[in-house]
Amino acid sequence: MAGRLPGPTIRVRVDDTVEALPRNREDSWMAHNVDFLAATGTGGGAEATTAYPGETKVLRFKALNPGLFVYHCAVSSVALHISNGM
Ligand SMILES: [Cu+2]
Repeated sequence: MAGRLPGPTIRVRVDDTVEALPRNREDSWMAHNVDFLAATGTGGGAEATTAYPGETKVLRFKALNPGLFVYHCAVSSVALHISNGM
């Protein structure tokens, strides 16, 4: 996803298993993560995907609900991260 603003549209179908591998670049200044509003659970996977500079995390979830959902970085300050395209 690096280098794209906004990030790509991810199209899945109900009952698909989504696997995300967010990677935080080594030259990053801070941790980043992904809050998939489509994922049920605390923070939509934000805690599980919190990656410090140089780390890559893995999150798998099953798409249970039809709809249109956004995803964004949920590291504090969330507004700062979202306004910078995350
Ligand atoms: Cu971020």
